[in-house]
Amino acid sequence: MKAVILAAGEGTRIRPLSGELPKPMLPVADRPLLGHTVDTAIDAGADEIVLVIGYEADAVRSHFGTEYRSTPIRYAVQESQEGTAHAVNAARDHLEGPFAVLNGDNLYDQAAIDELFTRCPAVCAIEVEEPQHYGVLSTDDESVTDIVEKPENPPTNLANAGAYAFPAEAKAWLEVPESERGEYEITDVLATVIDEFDVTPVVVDRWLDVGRPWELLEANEWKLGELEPRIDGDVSEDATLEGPVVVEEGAEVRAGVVLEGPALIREGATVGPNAYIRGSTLVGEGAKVGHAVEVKNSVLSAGATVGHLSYVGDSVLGENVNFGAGTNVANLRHDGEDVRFTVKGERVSTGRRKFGVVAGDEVKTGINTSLTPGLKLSAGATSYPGETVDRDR
Ligand code: TTP
Repeated sequence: MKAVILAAGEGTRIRPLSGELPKPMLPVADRPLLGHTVDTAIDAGADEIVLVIGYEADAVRSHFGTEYRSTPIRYAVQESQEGTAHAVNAARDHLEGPFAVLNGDNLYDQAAIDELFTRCPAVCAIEVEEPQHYGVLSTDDESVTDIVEKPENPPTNLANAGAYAFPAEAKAWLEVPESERGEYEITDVLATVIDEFDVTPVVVDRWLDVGRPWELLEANEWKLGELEPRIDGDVSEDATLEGPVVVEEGAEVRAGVVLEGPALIREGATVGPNAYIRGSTLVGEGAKVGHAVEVKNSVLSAGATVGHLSYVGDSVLGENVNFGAGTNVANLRHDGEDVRFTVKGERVSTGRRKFGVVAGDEVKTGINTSLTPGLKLSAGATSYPGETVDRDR
């Protein structure tokens, strides 16, 4: 079966992280977010992958090329992002026979996608506590009977988990009417498939839709937790490694470092001397964590530097960020409330008691900068030495 993977979106809610890299190319453990989706589809038996690309499309093309893991990769360009059905329709020339559709910014449980592919027509669903925020599926004993978008009174707690196996006939049903929110939506294609076929609900245990920056941390928590420990880099005898830790070839871990996994130190990165890394941390390619720096539960993208005497907790640092000596991130509010973050101009709860900062590419802080919880620093933003930054910039 072919798998169409949607990766054309701009990722406005994850800003400032989706700048030069589109959201599907943001780092999740040892590959881009989209790499996990592509791998899941190939492992489930996809014989061809069609990537729908648009925003910053070249970054996707140059990573996957025309063949990946011996599987042909095709591209369909969606010039304007008008919805998920519109995106699949952009790939219609590649479609023949049954096809799967997955989101390029979602992490899926492998067993669920394996089952999805063998049960076509099928859709993945997950039990959630607040179904009113999702597309909600109704089912009888064996089949899906209905799907309703964000209903006030959800008929079940089964949310649409964004993975579909469609019969060949669905190709003719991709041109759906515009939805209330002004998009052409894949759930309207699914509604027709439900009317015409028995659609199997595949209930999944785990699924993650990466829309906002803290969900990128959750994605890393998930995938770093699955790493097999491996030391291919240069690790000092005077470093202490505990739990699942991967040090890639060309990475260096110097004396006095304590690394508590899950942690991944990527090629060309250096850690230490005397640094402390703990709790689901990714140190990206060529990143530097220097003397007396503590990094906890964070993502340091390629080329990010936290040189000395700093603390970074529950944070995401974009490419080539440079934190000056003594930069400290606060990740906990004194009132113990969940940390808030600005998404598309609105302050929203992250649902996390601990959340630090999100720094876009090339951010530079002066020495002794203090950063408050839930802060967003746009790409290229700077601070003066000694500043306390408590407003997004
Ligand atoms: P969304 O998460 O709804 O959109 P987005 O990724 O652009 O993010 P944001 O809302 O923050 O701007 O999209 C779900 C998936 O579908 C995601 O993988 C992107 C993809 N997509 C397209 O490929 N084309 C589209 O027109 C839309 C709306 C989404």
